[in-house]
Amino acid sequence: MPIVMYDLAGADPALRFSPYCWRIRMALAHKGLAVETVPWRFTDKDAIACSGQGRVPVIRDGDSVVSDSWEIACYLEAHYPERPSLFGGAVGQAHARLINAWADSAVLGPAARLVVRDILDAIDPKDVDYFRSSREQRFGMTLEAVQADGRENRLAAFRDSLTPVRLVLRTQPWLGGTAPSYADHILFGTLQWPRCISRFEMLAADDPVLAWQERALDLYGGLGRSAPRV
Ligand SMILES: N[C@@H](CCC(=O)N[C@@H](CS)C(=O)NCC(=O)O)C(=O)O
Repeated sequence: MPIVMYDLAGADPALRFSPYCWRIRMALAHKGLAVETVPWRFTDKDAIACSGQGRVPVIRDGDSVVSDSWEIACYLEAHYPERPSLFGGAVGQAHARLINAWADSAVLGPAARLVVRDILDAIDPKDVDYFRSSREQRFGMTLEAVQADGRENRLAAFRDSLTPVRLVLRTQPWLGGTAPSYADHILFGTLQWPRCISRFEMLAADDPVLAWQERALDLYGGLGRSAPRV
């Protein structure tokens, strides 16, 4: 039986744009595990009530229900040890935890300030009021103000947040070294979110992070590249 994954979707059920869900889509593909994704909207709280919380990704694997992308990655590694490793051992897992915290605290915020208003145009109509009010509360201003004219001026903060990645890519093709690891999937998911939900160009054409993203888009039969975009 395939693993079932609740995956954030837009008005178009094929549009999947959660940074956290993308991390797990890549992790499942990395491990070669079959998945059946269920399109989930922000207000579909009942559908994932079995997980005891209200956010995706959530996976159901037989009798096990697991939420939170980091917890799911650790679950997959622990329960499918015979499959290709996501972390390459305990030290790699500990380091990936830092990448996870860094992406969540240093990259997602600047990225959100660039595309959050675009999300409103792509989500299911039943989610619009909830999304607007919850995000405006988070930002302390209207979504239009967050993403006001001149968002190009805020690009620098987002691009600067990726400086550590550029330094690493000078000497290795993947954050995992010679092959992609969960660290790559964390960053890939983080960037796949604006890539799918907005047409705003986040990365400069000559950015080594863009070259890395292009390579990552081709992984697992082009899983990321074939994903519908707005
Ligand atoms: N720390 C969680 C964060 C999950 C999360 O925030 N997911 C968003 C979608 S990108 C969500 O489900 N939001 C529901 C809401 O805002 O009510 C993880 O890594 O999975």
